[in-house]
Amino acid sequence: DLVPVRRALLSVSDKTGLVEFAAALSKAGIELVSTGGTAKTIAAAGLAVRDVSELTGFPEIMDGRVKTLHPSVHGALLGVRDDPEHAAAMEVHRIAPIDLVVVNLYPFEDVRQSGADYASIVENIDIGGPAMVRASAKNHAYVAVVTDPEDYASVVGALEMNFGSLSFEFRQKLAAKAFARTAAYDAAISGWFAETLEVEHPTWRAFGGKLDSVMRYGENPHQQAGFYVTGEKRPGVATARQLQGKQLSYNNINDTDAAFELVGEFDPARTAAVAIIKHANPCGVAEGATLTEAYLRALACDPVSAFGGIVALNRPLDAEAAEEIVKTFTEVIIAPEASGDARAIVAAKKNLRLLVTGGLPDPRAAGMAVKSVAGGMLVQGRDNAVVDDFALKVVTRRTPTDREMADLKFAFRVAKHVKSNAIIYARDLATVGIGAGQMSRVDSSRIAARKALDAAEAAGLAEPLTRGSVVASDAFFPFADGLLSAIEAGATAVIQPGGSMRDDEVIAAADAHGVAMVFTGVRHFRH
Ligand code: 93A
Repeated sequence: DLVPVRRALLSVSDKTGLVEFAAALSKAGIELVSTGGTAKTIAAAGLAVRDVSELTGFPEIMDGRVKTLHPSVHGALLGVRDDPEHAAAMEVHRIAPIDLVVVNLYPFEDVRQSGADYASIVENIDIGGPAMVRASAKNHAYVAVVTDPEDYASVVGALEMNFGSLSFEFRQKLAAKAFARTAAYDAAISGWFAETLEVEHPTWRAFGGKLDSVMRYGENPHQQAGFYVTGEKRPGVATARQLQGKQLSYNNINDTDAAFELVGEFDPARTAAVAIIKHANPCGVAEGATLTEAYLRALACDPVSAFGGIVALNRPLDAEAAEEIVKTFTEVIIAPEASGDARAIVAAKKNLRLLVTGGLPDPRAAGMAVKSVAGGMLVQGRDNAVVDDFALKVVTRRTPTDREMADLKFAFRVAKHVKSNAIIYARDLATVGIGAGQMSRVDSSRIAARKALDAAEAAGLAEPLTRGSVVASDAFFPFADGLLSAIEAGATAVIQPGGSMRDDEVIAAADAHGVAMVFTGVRHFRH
């Protein structure tokens, strides 16, 4: 399987390492053929090199658009040496075989990034380069193709080891890399077109979903965005029917999902529940005898943040609740259903989107959660743990009262849907203060208490609603400070996973203040 390398064709835009590599090839007795700029660089280093025009008997024309696109080149790359007919054709047309191809492409990606004008970007779409790369990669039974300057050293090493030949395995690996390169190159080109024309980005299809819609933009106006659906039957934002209002934006979809997944935690046969979401975090969640009651109590938690929020309900939207919700500027309402009267009330607000899902998602259902990172993606199971299923353990001298216990479970249910570090104060099955997404737990605790104070002030109450509340923490308190700050705010009972090295310290602090504390043994990080 060893094929001796006698002739090499070099044509590179990125001239990194070129001279050293060409020198090593030359020293190994390999004849060098090259295109304009590449030949110039090699010749300037005092190495013997033939111009490809000599090989083709044809000059480079059209500003170099046609320089290697010639049967003398492609015949040399594609000929099956062991095939008598191929060999005869090479003979007749005086095609000298090429055994090694060294090509890197016009820097389309860099030129596009640099913000060059349209014509320059188009001019940097390499045609002849990929044609040579693909031809020689196809014919890797005889030809080796190098597309990455990083590989020059290993090619020289392999040639030395095999006395001027390269093995099939080596050529095969190079061919695989070559096709990966041309695929990525074409993806960059088609991606640029997609961006220019504002249509589906072809490489996003790799995520396996089906394109539902192209949004005007992503999280920010300079980002392209598409909504892909997986076909999963889970009731939610992807399967919902939009009854009215303009198209959902990227952020709307993200927030609506967070809102509806949260109310999915509340069994509609047991209670009405409403969540109001801003920036993917709840700014108020409450249960109630009716949706209206639940909505008003959720709204009271943080009426300032609720402006422009997303409202999710766990029962069919009724007229009374619709009447209340439309009083505050709201982006989206999502519910399992909506009555005719409720629809009519919402219809008066042209821009308000109303989505019905036909049901609630099962919070215990398994599923997949995907997050992209540079150069890859992280996949994990959906957080389908539900507090009702946990073996809760009272760790303090005082046991929570029934009322406290109900609030503790409520608060932990909400905590699952708040970005970490999450601290939730709750009272009478409504949140009264939510601290989300802080780098330190004690900060989340302070922010939640501070928000409760603001809400009480806005409502003209004498004291903050955290007085006599309970508090939930999505992960353990690493120190007593977070707990002490909650106690200071007026919390009388605490729910948290437990498991800190300093659990004893935290329990002692709770006991010292007559506070009841429950460990869940389960954590609800959410980032
Ligand atoms: O303009 S092309 O699409 N037409 C061609 O025939 C051709 N042959 C090689 N681009 C072509 N190339 C590319 O030129 C190579 O892929 C390489 O990137 C570049 C090297 O040109 P030079 O040797 O003149 O610097």
